[in-house]
Amino acid sequence: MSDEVKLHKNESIKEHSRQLRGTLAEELRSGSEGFSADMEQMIKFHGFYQQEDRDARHQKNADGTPVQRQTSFMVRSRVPGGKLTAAQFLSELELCDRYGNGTLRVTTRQGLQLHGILMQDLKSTIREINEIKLTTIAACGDVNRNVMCCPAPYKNNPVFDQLQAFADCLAEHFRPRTTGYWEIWMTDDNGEQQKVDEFQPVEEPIYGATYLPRKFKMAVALPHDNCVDVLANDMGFVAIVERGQIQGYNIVVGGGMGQTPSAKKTFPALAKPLAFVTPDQAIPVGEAVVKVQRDYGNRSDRKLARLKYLIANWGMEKFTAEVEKYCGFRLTPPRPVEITDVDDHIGWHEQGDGKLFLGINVENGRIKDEGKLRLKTGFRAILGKFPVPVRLTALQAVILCDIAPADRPEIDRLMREHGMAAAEELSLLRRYSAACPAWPTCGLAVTESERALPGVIDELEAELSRLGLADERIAIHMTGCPNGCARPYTPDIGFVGRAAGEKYTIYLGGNVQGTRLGYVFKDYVPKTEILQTLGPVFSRFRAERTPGETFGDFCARLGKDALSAG
Ligand code: SRM
Ligand code: SF4
Repeated sequence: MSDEVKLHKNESIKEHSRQLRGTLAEELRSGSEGFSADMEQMIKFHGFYQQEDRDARHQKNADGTPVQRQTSFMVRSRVPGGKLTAAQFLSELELCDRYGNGTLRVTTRQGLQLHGILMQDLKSTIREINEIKLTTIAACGDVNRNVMCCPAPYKNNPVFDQLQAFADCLAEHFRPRTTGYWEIWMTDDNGEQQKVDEFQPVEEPIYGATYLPRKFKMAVALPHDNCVDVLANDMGFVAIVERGQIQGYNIVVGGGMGQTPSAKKTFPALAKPLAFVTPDQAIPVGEAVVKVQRDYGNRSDRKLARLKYLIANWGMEKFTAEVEKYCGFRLTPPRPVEITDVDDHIGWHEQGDGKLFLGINVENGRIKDEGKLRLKTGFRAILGKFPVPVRLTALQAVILCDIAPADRPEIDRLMREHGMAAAEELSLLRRYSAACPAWPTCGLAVTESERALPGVIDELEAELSRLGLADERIAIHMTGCPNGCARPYTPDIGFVGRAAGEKYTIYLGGNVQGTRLGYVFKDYVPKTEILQTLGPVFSRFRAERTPGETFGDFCARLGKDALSAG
């Protein structure tokens, strides 16, 4: 980039951070309840965000004075492919009670989030996460984030384990090498400052001194089960399986959901095929893609800094040529392969080795006890008795693996005892829904999301039943702003927080497989008018669909104008 371009201030924060140390250690010990503005950027690389409880902004004390605002932190663990042991999952549940707000969140990238952690408990929280062999480093920040992978634990087909092993390799290969994280969180307070002062840089072979221009996301998927929404990632690996073997991957590049309505140049995008790579070439070519983004991505405007904008500016031909320069060989054109389906993995399934796995729906990812639905206690009871491996899905659900068939009745009983719904009790609408946290923790939320979607689903579920459409698989994702954390631009229906007063943009025409972007059907729709806006569309779908046509395909075929004409 030309020297005249003014770099974003985050670039200087990164450059002068002594490999992500900054003044974190001092500020942690300062007794303050939060970090300075510069360090608020740095903490993201360490896997946490500074937040406040936005509900509390409007609360008053008994004497009418405003409740004092309290800073707290969201702490994210990255969990490649969503794989955890029972002990790790139970420990995160314990941490949410000991230091957090009593809830644990399964994220849309198969990670875990604690909310409401106070400054004085940050070090213990992060240290304990590392002690259970999870980590928060690079869960956020301008680096490669959690690597997603299909979590289905099938054992009769080696491809599933091979994909998971590949996701682990990617996570390890693209992990920042700085020792600063270890020094700050894992050494005791006395030794820590000395180590920070004696800073010696280590080699950061991929990221260099200023890391990436922006966050970077990777996922690994199968063409017949795009449960990780691979095309929404900066870089995806779609496995090419022939005769039961992974022959290689189609690398897809430039996906991303975030957009800013006021910044006209921003847009959501699906990743496009770049090349076919053999298993041996996958990491070198992946590294070349990351390095091209590192060296040519926009470092002055963070709104335009994701890989998708570099590719939009250059075109695929120039991008491909540059990747070839970095990896040192000609790329093979992508294989002709289509993404054909998706599975939410909910319910009981044969694993293929005589054991079973069970996918348990966690509505919008929030594990807590509320009323009759006691998910937190239920998971504790089940995993306390049967400490089986756990996997997290990109639709915010939890899979329990390796279950002996003889244990199934007791697990079913424990689920019933804790109000946890079996697959048969859930509509497909609810199973394929997802929502981001939004209020009250997300500082960027303009509307509710996680707390609003269940009620909206109740209404839409009833309407679909009335029309005899209850068995349709229709995916609905909601977010509290256009950043798109629950990937609202790819499913059949997307609700995107647009303005205060609970007003949403409604997207239609995506699909459950995540291969098509929806279009804006209506803007600024109040939550209370969602049913009356979509009800007529459902009716037309019933009346005018072609045989076997899905709701998303129907909306895409008719398009906005025909659908709006009613
Ligand atoms: Fe996200 C920022 C939550 C997946 C796009 N995201 C945020 C922050 C950290 C808000 C902030 O910057 O202050 C949110 C914290 C809320 C809270 O209180 O917890 C947040 N994002 C989440 C999670 C927890 C949503 C969820 O329902 O699970 C997901 C964590 C995943 C993980 O484990 O790593 C999460 N975020 C996503 C996804 C989905 C995905 O990656 O598959 C996207 C869209 C894909 C993409 O990246 O384009 C996404 N988050 C964003 C963006 C927009 C980025 C952009 O390019 O414009 C922001 C804002 C930003 O980066 O400036 C954002
Ligand atoms: Fe926050 Fe917006 Fe992401 Fe929802 S989509 S978590 S409101 S940044």
